[in-house]
Amino acid sequence: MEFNTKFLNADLQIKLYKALLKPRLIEEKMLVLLRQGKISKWFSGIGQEAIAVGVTMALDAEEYILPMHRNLGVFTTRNIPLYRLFGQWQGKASGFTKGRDRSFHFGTQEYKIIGMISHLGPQLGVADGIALASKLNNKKQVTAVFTGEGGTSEGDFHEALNVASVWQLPVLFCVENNGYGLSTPTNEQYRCENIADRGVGYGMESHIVDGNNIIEVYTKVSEIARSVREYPRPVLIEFKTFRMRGHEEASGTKYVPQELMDAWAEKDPVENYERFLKDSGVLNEEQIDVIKADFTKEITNNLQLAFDEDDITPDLSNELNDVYHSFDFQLVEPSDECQEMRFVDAVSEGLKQSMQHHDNLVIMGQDVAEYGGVFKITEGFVEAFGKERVRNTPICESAIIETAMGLSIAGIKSVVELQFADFVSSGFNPVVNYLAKSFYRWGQVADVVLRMPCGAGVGAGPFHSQTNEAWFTKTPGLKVVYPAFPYDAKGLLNTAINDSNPVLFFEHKGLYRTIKQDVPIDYYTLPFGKASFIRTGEQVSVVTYGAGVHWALDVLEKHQHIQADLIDLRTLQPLDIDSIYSSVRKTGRVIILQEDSLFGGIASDISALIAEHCFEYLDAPIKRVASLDTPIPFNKAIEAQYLAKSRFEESLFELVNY
Ligand SMILES: Cc1ncc(C[n+]2csc(CCOP(=O)(O)OP(=O)(O)O)c2C)c(N)n1
Repeated sequence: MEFNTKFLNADLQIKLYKALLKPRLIEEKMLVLLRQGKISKWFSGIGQEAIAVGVTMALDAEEYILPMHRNLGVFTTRNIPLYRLFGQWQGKASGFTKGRDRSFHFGTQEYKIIGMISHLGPQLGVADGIALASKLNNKKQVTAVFTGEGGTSEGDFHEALNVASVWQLPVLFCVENNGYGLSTPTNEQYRCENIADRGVGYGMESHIVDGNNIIEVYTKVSEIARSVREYPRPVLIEFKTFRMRGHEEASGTKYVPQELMDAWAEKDPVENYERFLKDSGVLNEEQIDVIKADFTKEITNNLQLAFDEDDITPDLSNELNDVYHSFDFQLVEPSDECQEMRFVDAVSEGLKQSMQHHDNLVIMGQDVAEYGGVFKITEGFVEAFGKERVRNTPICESAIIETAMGLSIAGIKSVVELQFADFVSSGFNPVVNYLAKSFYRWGQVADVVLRMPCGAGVGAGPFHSQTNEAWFTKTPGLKVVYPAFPYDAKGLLNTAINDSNPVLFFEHKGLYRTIKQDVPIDYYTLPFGKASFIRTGEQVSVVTYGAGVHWALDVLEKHQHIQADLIDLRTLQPLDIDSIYSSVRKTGRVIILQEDSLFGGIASDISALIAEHCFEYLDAPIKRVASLDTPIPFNKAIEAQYLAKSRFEESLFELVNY
C-alpha cells in the first residue's frame, strides 16, 4: 500500500494515526466484552476505519456528518468522551438517547453528528436538507453522509442524489463499498461495475477512493471538500473496502470465501499505516506503544465509568412528556377587520403571512413555484418571496420530507405541500420514523408542516381522494390538524408553522372552493387541542371534523327539531377529549362521523374512550358513521354510496330514537 504523504507534515501524519487507531482499540475491547456477555450487539467496522476517520478529519468541526452503523471513527474523531459512547451502548443516562435507542442511532448537535435510523437510506435526504440550509445561509460548508453499498439500492439513495444534484447541494455522498450487505454480495445488489459510475446518471461528479488507505481518503476528501465549499455541488465518492467481520458479531462470515478474507487482511488500514510510519521514521516502536497504552487506559477508565453508572429507572411521565417538544403557544388575537374568503384563500393567506412572519421558513413541493401549486395556494409566492424560499421539487416525496428534517436540524422551518395527501405514502417512512421519533429519541425537533390536500366527493378515484389521517394519528410524535372552516384553517396553519413539532395539516379539497367565511385579514393564531362547538343542544352529541362537519350541519339544518351539540374537533392530535366527554355526559347519546373508512379510524378510538370514561352517562350505544371499508371508487354514484355522508342522516335518527 502506497502512502503519499508529500504534503502532510509529521504532526498531521501522527494525528491521523491516532485517530485511526482509537476506534480499532475500542472495537477490540468491545469484542472481548461481547464474548463475556457484557454488551449485547456489535456492528464491526474493523478494516473500514480509514473512511470514517479520514472523512471526519477532512471536515471542519462545524460541518455536519451523518454516519452509519460501522462508523465509530466518526464519533471518536469528533472527540466524544468515551464514557458517553459506552453509556449510549449500554442504554445509560450518560448516553445520547436517555436509553431510548441503541448503538449509533442518535444525533448530537454538540458534535454536529446526525446518526442513522435503522432504515439506512433516509439520512441521505436529511443530509440534503442540512446542505440546503448551509447554502441558503451562505455558510460555505459541506455535509458528509455515509451509506453502505447495500443502502444504495434503496429509493432514498436515488431520490437524495437526484434532489442534491438538481439543487446543487454541497453534500459528499460517501459510499462504503465493503463487498457485502449482510450476506448479499455486490453482484446480487447492483449491476453496474462501480457505484461511482452512477454519478453520470445524476449529472454528478464522482470519485473512487481506496477506502483502506487513510492518507488517500484524507487527502482526496480534503481536496473535494475545499472545492465544494467554494463551488457548492454534490459529489459521489465510492470508497472501496471490505467488511472483515460479520454483519453483526453473531452472524459470522461463513458465506465469504477465505481467499477474499486473506487478500483484504493484507490491506488492513491500521497495520499498513503503522508500518509505513515506522518505516519512514515518523514514529518508532516505543512511541507507538505509548500511544496504545494511553488509549487503552482511556478506554478502560471510561468503560469503568459507564459500568459504574446506575441503570435508568423508568419514569412514566418522563417518557410521555418527551414525545413532543413542549411548544409555547402564543395566542395572536384576530383583528376585527375581516374579508370573505374561500377555504383555499384562507390557507393561502395564512401561508403567506407565516412566510412574512418567519424569515427562516421555506416552502417545498411539486409545482409550487411559478405554477402556484395544483390548487393555486402558492400563486404569486415566488414573486413575493423568491425561488430560494418557494421551491419546486422533483417528484421525490421521501427525499423532500427528509430534506425538511435536515432543514430543521439546521434551524430552518419548512412547509411541504404534498400535491395530494394520497402521495404521502411515497414519503411515509421519513414521516412516521424520522419526523415522528427524533424528538423522543434524541431531543431533535422536526419543525416541519406537511400540507395534505385530501378527501373525496370529487370523483377523483382511489388515489386522489383519500383522507388518510389515521395513518398518522396513531403514530406518537406527530400532530394532526384537520380544519373544516376558512377561519380555523388560517389560524391553525399559522400555529402549525409556529409549532416546532411535526404537523400534518389536512385540507379537504372539496371544501377549498365551496366553503366561504369572514376571515380576519391580519395574522392570527388558534390553539391546538380545542374543539369548536358549532351548535349546542341537549339531545345528542355529534362529533366530527373536516367535510363531516358540513355533512352534519346540512342534516341538522334540515331537521331543526334535533337538539344537538355539533363538535368540530379541528385538531385530532392533540384531541380535545374533555370537550367530547362533557358533551356526552350532558346528552347521553353520541354519534361520531368520519369521512375515512370505518375500521381503525379515529372514530373507533374516540368511541373506545367514551365507553371507558362516560359509560354510566350513556342512554344509547355509541354510533360510528364512516365510509365503507373499500378503496374509494371513481364513479360518482358508487362514490356517494361509499361515503359516510349517505348514511349519516339515517344513523342520527336511529340514535335519537333509540
Ligand atoms: C429498510 C431496511 N431494510 C433492511 C434492513 C436490514 N439491514 C440492516 S443493515 C443491512 C445491510 C446493509 O448493507 P450495506 O448498506 O452495504 O452496509 P454494511 O452493513 O455492509 O455496512 C440490512 C439488510 C434495514 N435496516 N433497513
